[in-house]
Amino acid sequence: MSAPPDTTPEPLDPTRSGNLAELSEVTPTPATGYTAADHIAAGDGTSVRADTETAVPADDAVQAAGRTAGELASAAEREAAALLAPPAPVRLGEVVPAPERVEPDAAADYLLAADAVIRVSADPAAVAVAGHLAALLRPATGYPLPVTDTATPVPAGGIALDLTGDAALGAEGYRLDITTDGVRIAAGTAAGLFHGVQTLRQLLPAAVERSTPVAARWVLPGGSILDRPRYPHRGVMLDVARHFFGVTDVLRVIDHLARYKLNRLHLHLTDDQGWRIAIDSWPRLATVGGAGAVGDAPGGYYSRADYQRIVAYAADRHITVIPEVDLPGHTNAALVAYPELAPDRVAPPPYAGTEVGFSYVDPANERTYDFVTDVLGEIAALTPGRWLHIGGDEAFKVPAEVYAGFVERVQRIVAELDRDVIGWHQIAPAAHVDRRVLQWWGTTGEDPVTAEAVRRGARLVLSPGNHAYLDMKYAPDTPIGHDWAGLIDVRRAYDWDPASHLTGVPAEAVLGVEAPLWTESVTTLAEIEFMLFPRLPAIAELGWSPRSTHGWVSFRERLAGHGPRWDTAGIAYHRSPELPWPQPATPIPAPRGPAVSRSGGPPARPGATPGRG
Ligand code: TNX
Repeated sequence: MSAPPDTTPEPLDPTRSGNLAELSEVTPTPATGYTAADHIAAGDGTSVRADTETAVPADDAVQAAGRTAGELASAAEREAAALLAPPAPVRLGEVVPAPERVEPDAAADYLLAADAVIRVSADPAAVAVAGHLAALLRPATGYPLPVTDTATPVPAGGIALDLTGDAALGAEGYRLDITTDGVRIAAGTAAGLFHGVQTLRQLLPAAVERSTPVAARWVLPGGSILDRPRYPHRGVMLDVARHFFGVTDVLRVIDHLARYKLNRLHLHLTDDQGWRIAIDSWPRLATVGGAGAVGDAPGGYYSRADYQRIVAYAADRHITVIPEVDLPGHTNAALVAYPELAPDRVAPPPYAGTEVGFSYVDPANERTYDFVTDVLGEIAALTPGRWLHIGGDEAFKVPAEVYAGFVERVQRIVAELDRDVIGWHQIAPAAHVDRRVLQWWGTTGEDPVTAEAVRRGARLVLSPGNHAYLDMKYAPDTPIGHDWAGLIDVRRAYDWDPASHLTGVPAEAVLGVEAPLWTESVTTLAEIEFMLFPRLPAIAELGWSPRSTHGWVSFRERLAGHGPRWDTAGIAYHRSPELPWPQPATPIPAPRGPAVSRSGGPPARPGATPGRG
């Protein structure tokens, strides 16, 4: 179903002495070791590769590429054959996550013209979405795409973003109409417009992901889409404590969430191995507690300004940051910085291993509650979102009753900050507070204690370890990741139903889904991407699409069609054998570069980090 786009890029071989100017103009992705090659399309819509092989003298190319003249000749022949095949446009239904309703109209394809204008309702948030759309389209199209705000935006040959104020589409829904005369996205909210823009982006050829102009025919398939999310909470958790990831890495992860209409970024900010956010009233948490990481990798922490930058970047993409301070366990780094919080008031040594469950702040010490109040207060002041995540997992050394009392007190502190509490499902036995959310990470689908907390009023975010834990390996030979919750291939990430997953929990209690990425074994941005893709879109579809659209056969086709987009965007992904990746117009030569295996694993790195336990 997914037609091979004309723009599948070839991986560049970094060992090749090719066209350096060309290399330097694409988005730098040093960690992946490969990135998109340049493509030039002829005005008639056929596509010609400006390959490095044609950009250097033939002899050099033969030598550098290690190919014979005969091989080069047959490659040229294939290129010529590819020229004869016009590119198939993306089809209207090829969107991930699957929209609620799709009505194609084959006679209504729209061709984006160089002089197209983006017209948008005169509302600052809507204008910001229009700016985002223009910024997405300008690099690859090279078109100016000016943005004009107006009381009643009409397509008039271009693209209209119409903030209707109509509540029918809900807080995040949108309607997209594509006709030969223009494109209209209508929504009741700026978030809805934003999600509509992500759909529009996926309906353009994969070359739209390029960071430099390419003369393609920018065709959108005609028809209408009506779309609304199934769940209000659709998230990813990134563990920045086990390994630290700087602001730019986090911003790129936020971009990945936005593509797939996710709206929550849960940051696991503190753990035994590192404390990652500056707290003015307890400065040593970051400066001392943030110094290390798993395997003695470099530590680090976000300054207040760094954290605010992350929050603002996410907010611009209609994503809410949920900060987590894991309590009372997973606190070794805090105890190194402030031994007064330790049960024995003695500083433990910094911890760079991957065991869990050994540390805790002293629930019997009033100073502990000063610490919690100060830390959560400072973080809340920097966080516009409603939620504060208090962790609560694996506090194995704290007796059950003491633990419940501690959690209840922390829940009250959160309520006093006028925020809603989220915790891992271990907090279930504590008393209910209004709008309490439990994050389920079990692996069995059976948990009477959590079901009972739901009966008392809690709601659930589902992160089943055996389906949604993106730190699990795909297959036994996946070079990084764990397997304690099982192997999670793409199908396993996709094939479960949040509404009926947990016995005794009614569908109405489920707020949504979240895919956690723990990083004991994940050390680079490329490795993050390798674990996220292609499973992140699977979880995104569970969170967004109506159950009636669920189907592995359709999903794997749609998802595989995104491979060329990820290639072009320089995203390092797992080329899972479960998916029918589109064949490029000409076969991609196996990369001889040192770093990347496009099928097996992420870029190699020196010294593997030990797994859990
Ligand atoms: C369990 S899931 C943990 C984390 C580990 C993870 C590794 C949860 C709430 N706690 O501390 O990083 O397993 O997969």
